[in-house]
Amino acid sequence: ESGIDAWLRYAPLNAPDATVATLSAQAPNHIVVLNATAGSPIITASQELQKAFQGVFNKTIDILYAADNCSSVIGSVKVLIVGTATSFNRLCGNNSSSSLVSSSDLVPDGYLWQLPSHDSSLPTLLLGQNERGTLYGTFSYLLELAQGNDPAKTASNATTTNGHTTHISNPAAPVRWVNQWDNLDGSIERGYGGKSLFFSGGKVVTDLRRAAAYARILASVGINAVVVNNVNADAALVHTPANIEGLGRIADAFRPYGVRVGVSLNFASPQSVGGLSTYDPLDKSVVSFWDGVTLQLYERIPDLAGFLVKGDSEGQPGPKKYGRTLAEGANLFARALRKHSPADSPGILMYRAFVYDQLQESNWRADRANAAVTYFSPLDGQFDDNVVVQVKYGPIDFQVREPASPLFGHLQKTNAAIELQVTQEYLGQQCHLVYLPPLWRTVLDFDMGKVDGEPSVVRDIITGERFNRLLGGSAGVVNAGTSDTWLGSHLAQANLYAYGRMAWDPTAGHDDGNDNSSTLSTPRHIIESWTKLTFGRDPTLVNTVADMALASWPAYENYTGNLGTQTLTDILYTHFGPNPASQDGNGWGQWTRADKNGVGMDRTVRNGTGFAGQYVGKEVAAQFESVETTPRDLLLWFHHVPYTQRLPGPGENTTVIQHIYDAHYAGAETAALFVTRWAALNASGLIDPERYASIARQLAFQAGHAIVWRDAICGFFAGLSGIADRHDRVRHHPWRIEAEAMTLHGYTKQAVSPAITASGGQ
Ligand code: BDP
Repeated sequence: ESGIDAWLRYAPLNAPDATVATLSAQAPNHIVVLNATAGSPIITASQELQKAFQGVFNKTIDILYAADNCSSVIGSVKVLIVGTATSFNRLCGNNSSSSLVSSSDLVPDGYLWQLPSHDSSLPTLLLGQNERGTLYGTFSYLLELAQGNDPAKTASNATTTNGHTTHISNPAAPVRWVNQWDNLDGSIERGYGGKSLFFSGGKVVTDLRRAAAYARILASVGINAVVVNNVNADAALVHTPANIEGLGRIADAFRPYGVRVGVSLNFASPQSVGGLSTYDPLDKSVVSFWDGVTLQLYERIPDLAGFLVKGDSEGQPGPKKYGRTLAEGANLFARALRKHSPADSPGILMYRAFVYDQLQESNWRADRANAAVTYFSPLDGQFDDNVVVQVKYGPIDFQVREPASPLFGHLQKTNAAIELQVTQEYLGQQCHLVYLPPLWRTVLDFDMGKVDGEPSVVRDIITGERFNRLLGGSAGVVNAGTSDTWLGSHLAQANLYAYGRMAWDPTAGHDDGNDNSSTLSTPRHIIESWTKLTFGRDPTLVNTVADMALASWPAYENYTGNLGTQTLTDILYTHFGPNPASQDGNGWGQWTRADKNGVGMDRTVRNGTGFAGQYVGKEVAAQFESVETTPRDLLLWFHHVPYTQRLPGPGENTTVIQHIYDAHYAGAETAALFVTRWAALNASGLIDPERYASIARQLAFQAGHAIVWRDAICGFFAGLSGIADRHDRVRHHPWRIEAEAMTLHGYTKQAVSPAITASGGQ
């Protein structure tokens, strides 16, 4: 149990109940593959079926191939058919034992299951709108079986007629991508799971088996493309024939899983490696340079997904240098893609909205949070149809709590995707358990306010539904690496699983207050299903992991940065561990405005940076404008208040400073509980020793680091404000064992930085 199979272990179902017994008895005798060529995702689907029935039910099932018709197999009992709906209707639809399926409700990548009732001799059908859809339908079917669920019962929108149940699932959006920040030298920027799966020493690696295994995991939750190289793109990458060939090999490794390759480009390449004197996006030679690169890529990778560009940000070159707009910059690549990609599936240009200039904006009146709307709002309507603007979920940078980026409300004539971060850059870097879907939900469910009298909820904007856009979706920064755990921690895999689920259905995990409506929409469902697949079905085990996961983001928020301050981490480079003093006066424009009288950044229109006014809905802007109506967990994001300020909202009559102390103690206490809850699983033998030990180590580290966080932040604010903790805890550092109180052999004292992370600075 190294973690390498993630949630695709297909483990035997121990302690079988009646459902499992029936599912096992109903396992097919044959898998029939319709009309598939070698390497097709349909073949992959049939192999996964075989593997899963072997693993879960210990049944060996043969695979039959039906290229012309399926009359020879369809009449025999217990057949499972995989293929596209179109092939099924052509090859099997007129057979006496089956009838045509209606595929008119399917969109590309969507699928249907047709499941016979247990006493029927009809075949089981797993049919996709396209080949990828067939694989997605197969995986989601198998993931139900592997949990011991009857797919016919768990399907959310199933209809039952004539002896079978039909379930249809369509992705909410076409863009369900992963971004890897892999450098060509094999390192991964903000990656915590080892070295790159793709690159080493400036080249694409020879052995791409792990790349293929990654594609398998991604496909199992509906991801359809990976941008394989860092957004801070190495200009040389796409220009050497050897690397284009290498990217082609990655695409070949991905293709059986329906995952396509995308490439990050560097704006200045025409000049830095193309020998031109300019990279002006309107210059003819620059246009033909990118044409040439795009053509070469499509020659080797006919199904290239597209490009990703970070321009004019954090030192990256972009169109502003030539006085061109960001739209002119984006359209340059979009047109090259359109010209060389198949007309029915044009390559997509993902253009990042993460555009800011930290040096220009570092004078104290400016606010980096204002950058995206300032740059992009005036350009709405000027982007080509195959451009998608990729917007980080919040206006700053993957913080533990941010209001949703107001830019979503401004992109009404532009395709938009949300950028989420699975790699826990600011959120404990995989050394802390932080289960992210509850955070993502706050953003996806955020209403930008009324536009033409209608609400504008982020999840409906990114699917294209709200403003009638054809393209849209999600991009998740994952940064998986060569570690057997992929991400550097077993528990962090739940975030990747959830990311796929939520990209497929941005309402997944949304609590509609009605737990009976569908098992898929209860808030705990994603983590519970992940736990069953990853560790096992024992209810104590499932409850423990789910409880810990759901408590983890609030705990991390409590011990790092509560009330809407950002994660009070080291901002200068590591983004790990407490360093609240680095949060002000730095060149990155990530500020908390903590001083001796108060804390928080005034972003009101009346007195502050004006950010609150960027929300398109006037009612939303007005809500954030006043201390009384700003939700408590965003108070310090929008307002600078005295430490003695009473908190707004009902139910808590406490001051801001006391809340800071209390929250940090509460958060660290929750982290300590994770250790004991996890240990109880071992005591009852509910988990394998390898993963038990690895996770126990991680949780023990987290509990200790949470105390370091607690004491550093509380000490910082106690010193700054001069206001004591009402419960007098801060001076005493409870639960902490100081190194200087021990007898040390072989150690010498060192000053630590920042000093507040150790008592006495040592
Ligand atoms: C920041 C990361 C940096 C990335 C940047 C980005 O610290 O490594 O390059 O975001 O998203 O959060 O481009």
